[in-house]
Amino acid sequence: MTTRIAIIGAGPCGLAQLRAFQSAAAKGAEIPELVCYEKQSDWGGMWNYTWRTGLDEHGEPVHGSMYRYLWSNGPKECLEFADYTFDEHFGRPMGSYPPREVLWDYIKGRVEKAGVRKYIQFNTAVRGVSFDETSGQFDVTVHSYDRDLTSTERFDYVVVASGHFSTPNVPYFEGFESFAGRVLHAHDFRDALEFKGKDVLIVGASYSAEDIGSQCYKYGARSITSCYRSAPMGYKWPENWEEKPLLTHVSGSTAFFADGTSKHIDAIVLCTGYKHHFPFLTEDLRLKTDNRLWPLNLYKGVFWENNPKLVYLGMQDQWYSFNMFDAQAWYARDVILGRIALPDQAAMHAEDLAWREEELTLKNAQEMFEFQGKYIQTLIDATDYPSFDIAAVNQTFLDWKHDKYDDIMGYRNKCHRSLMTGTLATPHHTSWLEALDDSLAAYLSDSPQTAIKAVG
Ligand code: FAD
Ligand code: NA7
Repeated sequence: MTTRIAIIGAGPCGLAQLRAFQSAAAKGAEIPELVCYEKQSDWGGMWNYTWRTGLDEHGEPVHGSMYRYLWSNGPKECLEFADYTFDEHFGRPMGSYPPREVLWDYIKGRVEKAGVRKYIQFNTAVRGVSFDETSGQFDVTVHSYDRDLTSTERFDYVVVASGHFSTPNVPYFEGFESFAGRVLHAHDFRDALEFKGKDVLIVGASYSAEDIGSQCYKYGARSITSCYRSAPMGYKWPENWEEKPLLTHVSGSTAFFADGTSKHIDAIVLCTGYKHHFPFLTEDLRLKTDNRLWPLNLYKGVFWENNPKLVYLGMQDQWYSFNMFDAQAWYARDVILGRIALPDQAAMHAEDLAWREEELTLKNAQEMFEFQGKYIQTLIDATDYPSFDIAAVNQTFLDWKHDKYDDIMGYRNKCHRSLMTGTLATPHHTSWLEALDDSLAAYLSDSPQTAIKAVG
């Protein structure tokens, strides 16, 4: 009987898994039957922007957390696919921090070339996954929105590629119920222009806080106040951006902070992170973790140790992203194809614990991305995923960190060199702070004038 694999989600991770199998098939391997279920109507996961918030057109929680005007928050050179470069896709050099639509185009280019769309059932949400001990197979229950039909099929392997930045972590602060303005989580933030002329409070001190605050600054908020629980972000903020210790409570339109200060606020954006959330998995299969570099119980960061026929992709906090997902997908593919043997459960868990122990010793950003780079290296050494220079990627991450501390509103104007092709990025025609139009057409045009024409 043919081996069957269900892949849940057609975001960068699910697409990496499809591409991994297609690449083996292109080299002559016999591959299993692949069925990828995607609840949205198109591929690209988070990069497939939606204006919707709350519930989607089917009454399900909206997956997308990306917002208008989002540009890559790290150098594109650090996420480049080793088997499909920016040069191959765009045929010309460009800036190092492209906007979302440009990266979405790049993600799509690889899988269009690979011809894997035929494996995906769009508008189909996975509702349930359980393991049947007798047959040694999974029952996967899906809901097709197009046919309004729920059905169950059997699979030998399940790959969970449903992402973990969609279910918001929403803390409560005293006074929220009577706050005079809007309180929203980053997941529901879409258009910074909504906050033009307003005093915005950002709760949190990580990527979303930094970038949503920066969007609000760029699009004309009157002031930004960000507040932290553990440590300040510590960048050199513009004049109208103040960083404070954590919010204690709000009263009317006044926010009070742990240092005893208070401030007038019009709107509050909770940039307080996301929860790993897998409502479709039975308890015995469900990964439970906070957002960190080494979630436990996943051998090689991928295989559910209690049942390694269940594969999780991209569940780690991410310095590396697209090429890490590829490294994981290629490794999972080779285990499924019988090219790599898994050790017994005790050995898997011992290795898992050793990675966690090392993770607990990491003291700063550099040690963290080096740790993740080392992990990726162990994966790509074992497969035919094109090898690339991890040390050089780490150096680019380091340069990026320095650029941010030098100029948080200007780091996206810097250019980095591709670690895959050696091509040096070229400066974008408009500095990030001035570039208000983030469309693909405007970005790829040669000059601001053509950009204006391009967007009509
Ligand atoms: P996702 O992209 O989230 O895709 C998961 C897919 O699974 C979705 O298409 C979803 O519809 C589908 N799905 C979920 N549940 C089901 C179900 N039950 N049934 C069927 N389908 C389902 N990374 C970077 O490298 N650079 C950045 O600049 C960057 N910026 C980011 C900004 C924001 C605001 C966020 C939230 C994330 C950002 N990321 C960035 C990280 C981003 O999450 C990854 O780049 C990447 O999208 C993760 O891929 P994924 O496939 O794991 O998950
Ligand atoms: P992260 O990176 O998980 O960060 C979450 C932030 O929220 C972090 O600063 C937390 O503080 C803070 N947090 C969490 N709970 C609270 C409460 N209760 N009170 C105050 N602060 C809190 O999530 P992001 O959304 O920034 O980034 C996720 C992805 O989206 C990432 O890949 C980006 O590229 C975009 P802590 O430091 O733990 O004290």
